[in-house]
Amino acid sequence: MTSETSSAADLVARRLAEAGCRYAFGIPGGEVISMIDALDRAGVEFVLTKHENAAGFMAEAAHHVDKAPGIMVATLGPGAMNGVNVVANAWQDQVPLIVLTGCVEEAEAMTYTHQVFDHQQVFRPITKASFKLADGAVDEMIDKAVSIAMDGRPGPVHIDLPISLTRVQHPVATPVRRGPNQPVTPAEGPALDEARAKLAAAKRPLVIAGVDVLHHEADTAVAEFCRSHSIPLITTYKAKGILPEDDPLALGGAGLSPTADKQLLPLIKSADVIILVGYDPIEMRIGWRNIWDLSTQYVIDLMAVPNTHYMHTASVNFVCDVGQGLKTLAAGVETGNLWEAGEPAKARDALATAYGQGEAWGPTAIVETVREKMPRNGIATVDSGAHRILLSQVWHCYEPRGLIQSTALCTMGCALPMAMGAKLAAPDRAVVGFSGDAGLEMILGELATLRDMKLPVVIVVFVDASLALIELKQRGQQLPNVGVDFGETDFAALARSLGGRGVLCEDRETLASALDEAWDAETFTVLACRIERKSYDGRL
Ligand SMILES: Cc1ncc(C[n+]2csc(CCOP(=O)(O)OP(=O)(O)O)c2C)c(N)n1
Repeated sequence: MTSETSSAADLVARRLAEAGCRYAFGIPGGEVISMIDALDRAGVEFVLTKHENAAGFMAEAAHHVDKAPGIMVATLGPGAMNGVNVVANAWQDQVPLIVLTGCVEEAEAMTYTHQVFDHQQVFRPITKASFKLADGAVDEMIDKAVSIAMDGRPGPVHIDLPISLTRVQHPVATPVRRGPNQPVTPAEGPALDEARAKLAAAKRPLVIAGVDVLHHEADTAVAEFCRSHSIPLITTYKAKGILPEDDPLALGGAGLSPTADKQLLPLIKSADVIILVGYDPIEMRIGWRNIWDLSTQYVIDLMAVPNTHYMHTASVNFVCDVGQGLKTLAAGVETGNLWEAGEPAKARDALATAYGQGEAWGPTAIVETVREKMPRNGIATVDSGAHRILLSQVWHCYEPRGLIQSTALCTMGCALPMAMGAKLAAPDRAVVGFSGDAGLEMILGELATLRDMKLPVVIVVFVDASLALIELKQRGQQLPNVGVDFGETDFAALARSLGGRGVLCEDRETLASALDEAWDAETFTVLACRIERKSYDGRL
């Protein structure tokens, strides 16, 4: 130990910088200014946003690019509460988000109530852990927070920072660091022998992969397994791109589209062996509950954490590093001729025309045009709504995390800030955010943040003056049209008034040339793509 001292805020900032964090997002109040000063000095740039919730989504997207935990900063009371939605999202969507909130000291709270209540009570059910900075164990606390956020299934960790404690000086000691966990491989034994034998005898095997493949960086293992055994792959929306989606074995994303389910569920029901790799059904609609029959089908579940969801059960469960698990399962296994009737290719072909692909203009034409104009390694984000379901089916991903979205909480208002966070962390890649008009209107203030960030992010908004997904459901239930339509906003003019560029697009050519100009512009571009109301009928 030396005689040197460091403030608690500095110890927190040092550990976050060490974890690779380069950005923190939020809105300061007097309670967190010491914290953002410490972050700044540690090399973690603070980005001022217009809303704490958007800050959390920017942090999430930066994480998808640089893999470091995201950092959201909010002041006490209203600031902290503005972030509840994104923290719930990080909880359901498994995002390692460090949530730093200012608070008053316990002694102060005995006799002072203005803006004061127990933040931890609010955050506990939607975080993996909630800590209050305590004098004396700061280093342990922040190392624990980072470890918990990144461990196993990642998720949010909340830290309440009492104002004066962040400034208390601590002797600088050797840092307390737990170190990473080593990957767990399934043990050799009868369960593994049986799974290998079933795989070797399979005639119609399928892989279904989900988000834990990303957490375990198992995308290459999955792609190699599928290719070397010629086994087709279905992914959840989050796992899109672990096998480039122009590979004939890639059957695309599944989750929310009944049209896709019409092709994919019969395929799953006709498979004899199903290998689940890091598949968490939290992303799936209810139609995916118990879709196989374990009396006739053999299901191998390679999972990050034990199955407590009961959306499905399996013939054999391995809790492991899912990439190691797949390699271990495949060791020495040869497969024969598979899917001799060619059913996966037929399903793939049917999906390639099921969403109005090739139409002159409409939501599918918009998605296709942007994909054609976007570099292969571009990053897309998408909001919640009808446009998102269609896009998730039509958009091709060529690498993991190429399409970022909220797939478990499915919240609106995430696509714009996610695009901003992604571009900040990946300035050399083209970034486009897709949103419905209602979703964008929920978050418009962040266009001003985007102006200040001076980033050429492209925002594509599907303008139909309708909550299309909800309007569709309403009509589907023969309910009258109530609370789902609204007036049309001139998004192009709005973008210009906020220091960006704006183009109204009503055909493929206008959209294509606007995109050509947008990637390298000095500022952001909003492409307002006007489509007819009810454009998604028969398309989801
Ligand atoms: C924060 C939030 N509020 C409400 C919902 C419910 N919801 C899901 S989709 C949707 C409609 C979104 O409309 P828009 O952004 O215009 O997209 P579209 O459905 O038209 O593509 C609504 C209200 C939600 N998912 N998130």
